[in-house]
Amino acid sequence: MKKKSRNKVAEQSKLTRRQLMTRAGALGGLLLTGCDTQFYKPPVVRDGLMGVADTLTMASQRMLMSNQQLVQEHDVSEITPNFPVWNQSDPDDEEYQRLKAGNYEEWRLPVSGLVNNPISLSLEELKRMPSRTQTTMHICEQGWSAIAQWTGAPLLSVLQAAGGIQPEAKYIMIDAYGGWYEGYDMFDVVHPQTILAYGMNGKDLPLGNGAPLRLRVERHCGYKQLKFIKSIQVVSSVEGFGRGTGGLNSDFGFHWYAGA
Ligand SMILES: Nc1nc2c(c(=O)[nH]1)N[C@H]1C(S)=C(S)[C@@H](COP(=O)(O)O)O[C@H]1N2
Ligand SMILES: [Mo]
Repeated sequence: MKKKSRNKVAEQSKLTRRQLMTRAGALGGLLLTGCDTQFYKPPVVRDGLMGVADTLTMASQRMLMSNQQLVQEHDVSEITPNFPVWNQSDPDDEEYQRLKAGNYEEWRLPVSGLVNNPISLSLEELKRMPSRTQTTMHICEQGWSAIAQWTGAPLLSVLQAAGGIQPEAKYIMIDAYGGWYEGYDMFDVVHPQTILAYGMNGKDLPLGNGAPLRLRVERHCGYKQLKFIKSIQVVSSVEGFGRGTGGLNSDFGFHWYAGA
């Protein structure tokens, strides 16, 4: 190849790259570094932002995860003494009370729906998975906030343990003992700070804060931080859950997307 035409090719590919980056930015920001040799397809194609689940291949995970903002993580010295126990503090549910009496040894987390290999995990199994610890601020829509340190298994790892999700998957629905349930999209599922927390401030998650397992989905406000988790389902539609808006709180007029 002659020098001139090489330059031309370089010039053209630069332009293309810049155009791609502009386009990617407009579509919610794929972070492309200088080392990228290939561009991932922008996530917004068919069904809007919620339809991009794909299977959780390495490529689609990277795409969904790239450029997602992390919330601020605090120093442990900033932990709030006496973190509130808000709303439900001990679900009045026969099965829950039985599991609690048995120190949650018989508690299991079924992961089902549009996964390749449905599983049911014990607390011990969850604790043996790679964990993440983060000290973050919880902001309740009812006017209080507090900082705590949470330890848990990334939700993404749990779905991977279930063999990954199927192409039609768009949301996950989580049921809780005591009647609460909430839905989340795949951007929240793959977010690095989205964890199923069994630990709080270095101890087992206390009863009132959702024992034995609660969600931390840090970009959302309080009511999305589901406590007393019972089961996880991967679904293509939120129809058929409650009033069909994708969560108990949105069924009652709160925003489904409670994040920043
Ligand atoms: N299952 C369940 N999850 C829940 C709630 C609840 O009552 N039941 N309350 C929500 C609200 S509004 C807030 S602010 C937080 C409170 O968490 P805390 O009790 O650990 O402070 O949990 C959220 N998740
Ligand atoms: Mo809340």
